[in-house]
Amino acid sequence: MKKLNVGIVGYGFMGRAHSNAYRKVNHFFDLKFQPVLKAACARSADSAKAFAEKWGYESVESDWRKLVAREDIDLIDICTPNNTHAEIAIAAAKAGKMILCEKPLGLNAKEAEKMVAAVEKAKVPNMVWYNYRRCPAVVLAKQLIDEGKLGRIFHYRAKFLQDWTINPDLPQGGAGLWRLDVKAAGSGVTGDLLAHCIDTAMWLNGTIDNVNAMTETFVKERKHTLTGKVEKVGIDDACAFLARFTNGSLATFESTRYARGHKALYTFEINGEHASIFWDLHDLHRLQYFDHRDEGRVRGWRSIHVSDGDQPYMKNWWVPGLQIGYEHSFVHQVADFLQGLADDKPAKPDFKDGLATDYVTDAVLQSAKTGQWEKVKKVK
Ligand code: SOE
Repeated sequence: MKKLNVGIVGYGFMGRAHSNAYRKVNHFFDLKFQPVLKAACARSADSAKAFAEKWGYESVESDWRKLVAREDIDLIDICTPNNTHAEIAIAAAKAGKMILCEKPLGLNAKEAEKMVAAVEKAKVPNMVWYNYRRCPAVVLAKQLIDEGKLGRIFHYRAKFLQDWTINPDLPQGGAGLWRLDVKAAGSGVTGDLLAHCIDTAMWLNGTIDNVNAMTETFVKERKHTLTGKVEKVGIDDACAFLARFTNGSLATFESTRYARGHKALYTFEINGEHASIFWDLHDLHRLQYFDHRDEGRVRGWRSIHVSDGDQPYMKNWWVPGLQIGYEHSFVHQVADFLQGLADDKPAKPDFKDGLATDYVTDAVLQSAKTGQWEKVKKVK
């Protein structure tokens, strides 16, 4: 097995999810490459050290520029707040490193365009961590659609609902709460949550042509953790938009952090001429499927427990009937990335796909401002 030295920047929730995936992947997948946890980087040397000790990274850096300059690093994994993605990724590309970047790719499409140009110029392998594409049930949905089981698609309906920012006393900014700070996050639920829905949607149902959106910021001011002052909130707390796909189907997307009772309820439903599909992140190992061609007497929604060896990724795990969960989507993403390297068939979503999603989120935010339908730019 060829060793691939990973340098990770950031140690939050995603730093843990990715590190766990690097550690597990070779135990469950037969691959030609093996990730080695070479260095962990964070601005605070103490935090980097504690993280490195916990996850088994061999060394520590407190300046990402030093990490990127290191000869012994093959791959830079970016798990930092959104406003740092572009600078780190562009420097990493210039240094000839492979790059795995957390979503959304850039703060906006303008940044993402520069990131795409940098990886294309340097010809370095690259990928964006839209992990939900790697849930076995979602891959099964993709297979059924690609096989034509649904026929012509009429509707796509996606939601991503949370409730963790309802408290007006919750501050914005700083570790854990940078998602509420527009300077660090770029946007609110649109870039954080709807970006997932859009990535999955375009993977399953093709490109989006036009969008019409509304957004709202329910809590207008919050104390900023870093300045200690009460500051205007610049992110969208909620967003709903209509979309027209290039294939003629109509869509609705909704996301909020104000849906009391919902923690990470990502759902999508697709209605086709012959069949429909429904998926729910809270029950992620199941795919709901309705096929109108079934015999009438027994026709109904099937709840497919996606855990059998002939279902996506499942032969690599336990025995039929025993399900897997959230963390495995990251393991699958690393496995596919490494397989792509071995086969010289780059895994997706790559930076270009990340840019395509940023074009949609930019159009959504623009439409929320203008109140008009906005055309979505397409990746060349
Ligand atoms: C926000 O709460 C968040 O952690 C997102 O940033 C992730 O991308 C999403 O998968 C779960 O929710």
